[in-house]
Amino acid sequence: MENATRFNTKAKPTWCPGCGNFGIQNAIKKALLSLDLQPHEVAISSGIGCSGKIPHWINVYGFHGLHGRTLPVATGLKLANHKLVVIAEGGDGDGYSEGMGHFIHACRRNVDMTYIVHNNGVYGLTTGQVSPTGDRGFASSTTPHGAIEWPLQPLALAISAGANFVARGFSGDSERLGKLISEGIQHRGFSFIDVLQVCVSFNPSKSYKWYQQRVGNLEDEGHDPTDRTKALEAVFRDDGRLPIGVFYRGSEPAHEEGLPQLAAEPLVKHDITDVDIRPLMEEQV
Ligand SMILES: Cc1ncc(C[n+]2csc(CCOP(=O)(O)OP(=O)(O)O)c2C)c(N)n1
Repeated sequence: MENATRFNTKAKPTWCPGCGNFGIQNAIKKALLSLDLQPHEVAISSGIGCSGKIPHWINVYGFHGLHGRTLPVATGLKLANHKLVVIAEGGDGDGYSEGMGHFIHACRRNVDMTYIVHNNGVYGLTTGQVSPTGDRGFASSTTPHGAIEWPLQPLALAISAGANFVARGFSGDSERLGKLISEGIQHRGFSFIDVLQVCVSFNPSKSYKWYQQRVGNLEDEGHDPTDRTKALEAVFRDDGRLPIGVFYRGSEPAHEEGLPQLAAEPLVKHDITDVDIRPLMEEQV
């Protein structure tokens, strides 16, 4: 299929008008088109939340899973068929709260997939409870007098957990975000992209304008993404700016490269018609 609409679905998104998820959805499609991929070559898994609905609205293989469990599903997809391009996505509540354990281990496991987190600082679908990345002082339905907890730094966590591609994008710049996602897909191993996502309904003070006044490209500053310490410094910068781009890029081998059983062909292509699992079952009882 040659046309640029091959990733569109007949169903239309139900996100709020102006939701940052539209920009993220566009960026994913732009990335897939720029890499000349076909729908059958891509699988997207998601968690639960407004963000988790993406697989319904991009025409590729999709799995809308449980809250916080997008990464285990994506890992299974990739190991069963490592020829697929696998994207995992979900919200900040999904990935940095319930799914946090999976996140840390996915960083160090380094399975070749791209993880996109729609980071809006709030639980959108359940109408506005503060998430782990919510700012101090953020008044939400669960923190009516303002959040008192320290907001999590997902990029720093990913870098220290061993991730080899750590980036941040902005939902209001889908052109640049699309390029980051395409870089993430091309990187061999786990690629993590935290996306500053506008939530017009439940975190409206962080509007498009608010972000536009603060985001700046790391690349334009001559940032060296091969230096882990500089990457951490960029995360913890305290000058009011929000850098976007690739913070850290390493070159550790992907998990699959250490699995000889995947060398010949994907597991789903292995002929198992003559495999008798009864002896194994008997051994277990
Ligand atoms: C195990 C489990 N716990 C809680 C919920 C309720 N729940 C549904 S969506 C959601 C939060 C979604 O927030 P986030 O992950 O930030 O995504 P957003 O909606 O902002 O995109 C929660 C807590 C659930 N569905 N399953």
